[in-house]
Amino acid sequence: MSFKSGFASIIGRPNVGKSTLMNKIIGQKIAIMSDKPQTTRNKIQSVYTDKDFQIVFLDTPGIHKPKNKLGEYMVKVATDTLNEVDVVLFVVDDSKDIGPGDRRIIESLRKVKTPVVLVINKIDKISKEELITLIEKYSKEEVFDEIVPISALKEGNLNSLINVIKKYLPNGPKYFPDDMITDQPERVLISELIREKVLHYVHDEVPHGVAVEIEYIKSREDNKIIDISAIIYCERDSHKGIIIGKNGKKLKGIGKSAREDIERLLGSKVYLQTWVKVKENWRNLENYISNFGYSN
Ligand code: GDP
Ligand code: MG
Ligand code: K
Repeated sequence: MSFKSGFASIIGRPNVGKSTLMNKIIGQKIAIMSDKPQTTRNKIQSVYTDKDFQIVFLDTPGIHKPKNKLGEYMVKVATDTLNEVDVVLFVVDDSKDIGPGDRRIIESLRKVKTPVVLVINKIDKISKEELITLIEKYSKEEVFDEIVPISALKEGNLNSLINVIKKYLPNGPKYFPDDMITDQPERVLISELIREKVLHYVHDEVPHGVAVEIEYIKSREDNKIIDISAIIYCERDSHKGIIIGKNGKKLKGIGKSAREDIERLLGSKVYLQTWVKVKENWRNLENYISNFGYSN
Protein backbone atom coordinates (compact mmCIF):
# COMPACT_ATOMS: atom_id res chain seq x y z
CA MET A 1 0.00 0.00 0.00
CA SER A 2 1.49 3.33 -1.03
CA PHE A 3 1.43 6.36 1.22
CA LYS A 4 -0.02 9.68 0.05
CA SER A 5 0.90 13.09 1.35
CA GLY A 6 0.56 16.71 0.37
CA PHE A 7 -0.37 20.28 1.17
CA ALA A 8 -3.78 21.87 1.37
CA SER A 9 -4.25 25.61 1.51
CA ILE A 10 -7.34 26.96 3.21
CA ILE A 11 -8.53 30.28 1.81
CA GLY A 12 -11.66 32.35 2.04
CA ARG A 13 -13.12 35.59 3.24
CA PRO A 14 -12.83 36.46 6.94
CA ASN A 15 -15.43 34.81 9.16
CA VAL A 16 -16.49 32.01 6.83
CA GLY A 17 -15.12 29.46 9.33
CA LYS A 18 -11.63 28.54 8.12
CA SER A 19 -10.09 28.35 11.57
CA THR A 20 -13.06 26.45 12.94
CA LEU A 21 -12.75 23.95 10.10
CA MET A 22 -9.07 23.38 10.64
CA ASN A 23 -9.44 23.08 14.37
CA LYS A 24 -12.28 20.57 14.09
CA ILE A 25 -10.30 18.45 11.67
CA ILE A 26 -7.19 18.48 13.79
CA GLY A 27 -9.20 18.20 16.98
CA GLN A 28 -7.41 20.85 18.94
CA LYS A 29 -7.49 24.57 19.20
CA ILE A 30 -4.48 25.91 17.39
CA ALA A 31 -5.56 28.62 14.96
CA ILE A 32 -7.11 31.72 16.38
CA MET A 33 -10.90 31.69 16.28
CA SER A 34 -12.89 34.85 16.50
CA ASP A 35 -15.96 36.44 15.05
CA LYS A 36 -13.88 39.48 14.14
CA PRO A 37 -12.56 39.54 10.58
CA GLN A 38 -8.91 39.02 9.67
CA THR A 39 -7.65 37.55 12.87
CA THR A 40 -5.57 34.83 11.27
CA ARG A 41 -2.30 36.49 10.35
CA ASN A 42 0.15 33.68 10.65
CA LYS A 43 0.57 30.86 8.21
CA ILE A 44 -0.35 28.27 10.79
CA GLN A 45 0.48 24.83 9.59
CA SER A 46 -1.19 21.79 11.01
CA VAL A 47 -1.01 18.13 10.14
CA TYR A 48 -3.69 15.49 9.76
CA THR A 49 -2.31 11.97 9.70
CA ASP A 50 -4.30 8.84 8.87
CA LYS A 51 -3.33 5.22 8.14
CA ASP A 52 -2.24 5.75 4.55
CA PHE A 53 -2.14 9.50 4.05
CA GLN A 54 -1.09 12.78 5.57
CA ILE A 55 -2.48 16.26 4.89
CA VAL A 56 -0.49 19.34 5.81
CA PHE A 57 -2.85 22.30 6.15
CA LEU A 58 -1.99 25.94 5.68
CA ASP A 59 -4.36 28.37 7.34
CA THR A 60 -3.73 31.24 4.95
CA PRO A 61 -4.71 34.84 5.63
CA GLY A 62 -7.75 35.98 3.67
CA ILE A 63 -7.59 37.53 0.24
CA HIS A 64 -9.19 40.94 0.56
CA LYS A 65 -8.74 44.51 -0.60
CA PRO A 66 -5.51 45.61 1.11
CA LYS A 67 -5.88 48.74 3.23
CA ASN A 68 -2.29 49.06 4.47
CA LYS A 69 1.12 47.38 4.38
CA LEU A 70 0.04 44.52 6.61
CA GLY A 71 -2.98 43.98 4.38
CA GLU A 72 -0.82 43.89 1.25
CA TYR A 73 1.48 41.42 2.93
CA MET A 74 -1.42 39.16 3.91
CA VAL A 75 -2.83 39.11 0.38
CA LYS A 76 0.55 38.24 -1.07
CA VAL A 77 1.07 35.37 1.36
CA ALA A 78 -2.37 34.04 0.55
CA THR A 79 -2.00 34.09 -3.24
CA ASP A 80 1.62 32.88 -3.32
CA THR A 81 0.84 29.67 -1.51
CA LEU A 82 -1.91 28.63 -3.91
CA ASN A 83 0.34 27.47 -6.72
CA GLU A 84 2.67 25.66 -4.35
CA VAL A 85 0.13 23.33 -2.77
CA ASP A 86 -1.58 20.15 -3.99
CA VAL A 87 -5.12 21.29 -3.37
CA VAL A 88 -6.82 24.58 -2.53
CA LEU A 89 -9.81 24.62 -0.20
CA PHE A 90 -11.86 27.72 -0.87
CA VAL A 91 -14.25 28.14 2.04
CA VAL A 92 -17.45 30.16 1.66
CA ASP A 93 -20.42 30.40 3.98
CA ASP A 94 -24.16 30.13 3.52
CA SER A 95 -24.58 33.65 2.07
CA LYS A 96 -27.24 33.59 -0.66
CA ASP A 97 -25.30 35.68 -3.14
CA ILE A 98 -21.68 35.62 -4.20
CA GLY A 99 -20.46 38.91 -2.70
CA PRO A 100 -17.58 41.11 -3.87
CA GLY A 101 -15.10 39.44 -1.47
CA ASP A 102 -15.81 35.95 -2.79
CA ARG A 103 -15.95 37.31 -6.33
CA ARG A 104 -12.42 38.68 -5.98
CA ILE A 105 -11.13 35.31 -4.78
CA ILE A 106 -12.93 33.42 -7.56
CA GLU A 107 -11.29 35.68 -10.13
CA SER A 108 -7.82 35.01 -8.68
CA LEU A 109 -8.58 31.27 -8.59
CA ARG A 110 -9.11 31.25 -12.37
CA LYS A 111 -5.37 31.82 -12.73
CA VAL A 112 -4.45 29.05 -10.27
CA LYS A 113 -3.31 25.68 -11.67
CA THR A 114 -3.89 23.75 -8.44
CA PRO A 115 -7.21 21.87 -8.15
CA VAL A 116 -9.75 23.89 -6.17
CA VAL A 117 -12.35 22.41 -3.82
CA LEU A 118 -15.21 24.73 -2.94
CA VAL A 119 -16.18 24.12 0.68
CA ILE A 120 -19.63 25.52 1.47
CA ASN A 121 -19.63 25.93 5.24
CA LYS A 122 -22.38 26.68 7.78
CA ILE A 123 -24.95 24.49 6.04
CA ASP A 124 -26.52 23.99 9.48
CA LYS A 125 -28.01 27.44 8.94
CA ILE A 126 -29.82 26.77 5.65
CA SER A 127 -32.36 24.39 4.14
CA LYS A 128 -31.56 21.68 1.61
CA GLU A 129 -33.30 23.70 -1.13
CA GLU A 130 -31.23 26.77 -0.33
CA LEU A 131 -28.09 24.65 -0.44
CA ILE A 132 -28.95 23.24 -3.87
CA THR A 133 -29.55 26.74 -5.22
CA LEU A 134 -26.22 27.84 -3.80
CA ILE A 135 -24.37 24.86 -5.32
CA GLU A 136 -25.91 25.65 -8.72
CA LYS A 137 -24.83 29.27 -8.44
CA TYR A 138 -21.22 28.33 -7.69
CA SER A 139 -21.12 25.57 -10.33
CA LYS A 140 -21.83 28.16 -13.02
CA GLU A 141 -18.49 29.80 -12.24
CA GLU A 142 -16.69 26.72 -13.66
CA VAL A 143 -13.62 27.07 -11.44
CA PHE A 144 -14.19 24.32 -8.92
CA ASP A 145 -13.04 20.74 -9.30
CA GLU A 146 -15.31 19.69 -6.44
CA ILE A 147 -18.00 21.21 -4.25
CA VAL A 148 -18.34 19.89 -0.67
CA PRO A 149 -20.99 21.26 1.71
CA ILE A 150 -20.08 21.05 5.40
CA SER A 151 -20.79 22.39 8.83
CA ALA A 152 -17.46 22.94 10.52
CA LEU A 153 -19.12 23.92 13.78
CA LYS A 154 -21.37 20.84 13.95
CA GLU A 155 -18.68 18.64 12.39
CA GLY A 156 -21.02 17.75 9.51
CA ASN A 157 -19.60 16.02 6.43
CA LEU A 158 -15.98 16.54 7.46
CA ASN A 159 -15.17 12.95 6.53
CA SER A 160 -16.29 13.52 2.94
CA LEU A 161 -14.11 16.58 2.80
CA ILE A 162 -11.09 14.62 4.05
CA ASN A 163 -11.74 11.95 1.42
CA VAL A 164 -11.98 14.55 -1.34
CA ILE A 165 -8.70 16.12 -0.23
CA LYS A 166 -7.09 12.67 -0.17
CA LYS A 167 -8.00 12.20 -3.84
CA TYR A 168 -5.71 15.07 -4.79
CA LEU A 169 -2.70 14.03 -2.72
CA PRO A 170 0.23 12.60 -4.66
CA ASN A 171 2.17 9.59 -3.48
CA GLY A 172 4.62 10.91 -0.95
CA PRO A 173 6.37 10.42 2.36
CA LYS A 174 5.07 10.98 5.86
CA TYR A 175 6.50 14.45 6.35
CA PHE A 176 5.70 14.64 10.05
CA PRO A 177 5.50 12.07 12.84
CA ASP A 178 2.03 10.74 13.78
CA ASP A 179 1.69 12.72 16.98
CA MET A 180 2.61 16.04 15.43
CA ILE A 181 -0.28 18.37 14.78
CA THR A 182 1.51 21.65 14.24
CA ASP A 183 5.02 22.89 13.61
CA GLN A 184 4.28 26.34 15.00
CA PRO A 185 6.40 27.16 18.01
CA GLU A 186 4.52 27.43 21.31
CA ARG A 187 5.42 31.09 21.36
CA VAL A 188 3.25 31.78 18.29
CA LEU A 189 0.34 29.71 19.59
CA ILE A 190 0.46 31.50 22.93
CA SER A 191 0.58 34.98 21.43
CA GLU A 192 -2.35 34.11 19.14
CA LEU A 193 -4.34 32.85 22.12
CA ILE A 194 -3.75 36.09 24.01
CA ARG A 195 -4.61 38.21 20.99
CA GLU A 196 -7.82 36.27 20.55
CA LYS A 197 -8.79 37.06 24.15
CA VAL A 198 -8.03 40.76 23.70
CA LEU A 199 -10.22 40.91 20.58
CA HIS A 200 -12.94 39.05 22.42
CA TYR A 201 -12.88 41.35 25.46
CA VAL A 202 -12.63 44.70 23.70
CA HIS A 203 -15.26 43.90 21.06
CA ASP A 204 -15.18 46.52 18.31
CA GLU A 205 -13.53 49.25 20.34
CA VAL A 206 -9.98 48.46 19.25
CA PRO A 207 -10.35 47.18 15.72
CA HIS A 208 -7.47 44.98 14.54
CA GLY A 209 -4.67 47.18 15.83
CA VAL A 210 -3.46 44.66 18.35
CA ALA A 211 -0.31 42.57 18.33
CA VAL A 212 1.10 40.38 21.06
CA GLU A 213 4.76 39.76 21.70
CA ILE A 214 5.90 37.05 24.08
CA GLU A 215 8.84 38.32 26.14
CA TYR A 216 9.70 35.01 27.71
CA ILE A 217 8.43 31.53 28.51
CA LYS A 218 10.34 30.05 31.44
CA SER A 219 9.89 26.91 33.42
CA ARG A 220 10.48 27.27 37.18
CA GLU A 221 13.09 25.04 38.77
CA ASP A 222 10.58 22.60 40.21
CA ASN A 223 9.02 22.37 36.70
CA LYS A 224 5.57 22.86 38.22
CA ILE A 225 4.89 26.37 36.97
CA ILE A 226 5.65 28.08 33.67
CA ASP A 227 6.17 31.84 33.78
CA ILE A 228 5.10 33.77 30.72
CA SER A 229 5.37 37.49 30.09
CA ALA A 230 3.49 39.05 27.19
CA ILE A 231 3.26 42.56 25.80
CA ILE A 232 0.01 43.60 24.16
CA TYR A 233 0.66 46.35 21.62
CA CYS A 234 -2.06 48.71 20.52
CA GLU A 235 -2.08 51.80 18.36
CA ARG A 236 -3.41 54.55 20.64
CA ASP A 237 -3.40 55.68 24.25
CA SER A 238 -7.19 55.52 24.23
CA HIS A 239 -6.98 51.88 23.11
CA LYS A 240 -4.59 51.13 25.93
CA GLY A 241 -7.17 52.46 28.38
CA ILE A 242 -9.89 50.33 26.83
CA ILE A 243 -7.81 47.16 26.99
CA ILE A 244 -6.82 47.75 30.61
CA GLY A 245 -10.34 48.75 31.64
CA LYS A 246 -11.61 50.31 34.83
CA ASN A 247 -9.29 49.36 37.72
CA GLY A 248 -7.53 46.95 35.36
CA LYS A 249 -10.63 44.79 35.25
CA LYS A 250 -10.60 44.03 31.54
CA LEU A 251 -6.92 43.16 31.39
CA LYS A 252 -7.42 40.88 34.38
CA GLY A 253 -10.20 39.08 32.51
CA ILE A 254 -8.08 38.80 29.38
CA GLY A 255 -5.18 37.43 31.40
CA LYS A 256 -7.30 34.92 33.28
CA SER A 257 -9.00 33.38 30.25
CA ALA A 258 -5.75 33.40 28.23
CA ARG A 259 -3.97 31.68 31.11
CA GLU A 260 -6.61 28.96 31.27
CA ASP A 261 -6.22 28.23 27.54
CA ILE A 262 -2.43 28.27 27.75
CA GLU A 263 -2.52 25.87 30.70
CA ARG A 264 -4.59 23.49 28.59
CA LEU A 265 -2.20 23.90 25.67
CA LEU A 266 0.94 23.32 27.71
CA GLY A 267 -0.53 20.87 30.22
CA SER A 268 1.02 22.82 33.07
CA LYS A 269 0.24 25.53 35.59
CA VAL A 270 1.02 28.94 34.16
CA TYR A 271 1.77 32.30 35.72
CA LEU A 272 0.96 34.87 33.03
CA GLN A 273 1.96 38.52 33.19
CA THR A 274 0.56 40.94 30.61
CA TRP A 275 1.64 44.49 29.79
CA VAL A 276 -0.08 46.94 27.47
CA LYS A 277 2.06 49.28 25.36
CA VAL A 278 1.28 51.81 22.65
CA LYS A 279 3.05 51.71 19.30
CA GLU A 280 1.40 54.25 17.07
CA ASN A 281 0.49 53.12 13.59
CA TRP A 282 2.47 49.89 13.87
CA ARG A 283 0.55 48.30 11.05
CA ASN A 284 2.11 50.63 8.51
CA LEU A 285 5.66 50.20 9.68
CA GLU A 286 7.36 47.48 7.71
CA ASN A 287 9.96 46.63 10.35
CA TYR A 288 7.39 46.19 13.09
CA ILE A 289 5.57 43.77 10.85
CA SER A 290 8.62 41.55 10.61
CA ASN A 291 9.36 42.05 14.31
CA PHE A 292 5.99 40.61 15.18
CA GLY A 293 6.76 37.57 13.08
CA TYR A 294 4.45 38.16 10.16
CA SER A 295 7.15 38.01 7.48
CA ASN A 296 8.38 34.87 5.77
P1 GDP B 1 -12.35 32.48 9.82
O1 GDP B 1 -12.21 33.98 9.95
O2 GDP B 1 -12.67 32.10 8.41
O3 GDP B 1 -11.18 31.72 10.36
O4 GDP B 1 -13.65 32.09 10.67
P2 GDP B 1 -13.76 31.46 12.13
O5 GDP B 1 -13.37 30.03 12.13
O6 GDP B 1 -13.08 32.37 13.09
O7 GDP B 1 -15.36 31.50 12.34
C1 GDP B 1 -16.11 32.71 12.28
C2 GDP B 1 -17.43 32.52 12.98
O8 GDP B 1 -18.27 31.59 12.29
C3 GDP B 1 -17.29 31.97 14.40
O9 GDP B 1 -18.22 32.62 15.21
C4 GDP B 1 -17.63 30.50 14.24
O10 GDP B 1 -18.17 29.92 15.41
C5 GDP B 1 -18.70 30.54 13.16
N1 GDP B 1 -18.78 29.27 12.40
C6 GDP B 1 -17.76 28.58 11.87
N2 GDP B 1 -18.21 27.45 11.27
C7 GDP B 1 -19.56 27.42 11.42
C8 GDP B 1 -20.59 26.51 11.02
O11 GDP B 1 -20.38 25.46 10.40
N3 GDP B 1 -21.88 26.84 11.36
C9 GDP B 1 -22.16 27.99 12.04
N4 GDP B 1 -23.44 28.22 12.31
N5 GDP B 1 -21.22 28.87 12.44
C10 GDP B 1 -19.93 28.60 12.13
MG1 MG C 1 -9.35 32.40 11.07
K1 K D 1 -7.85 25.49 -10.83
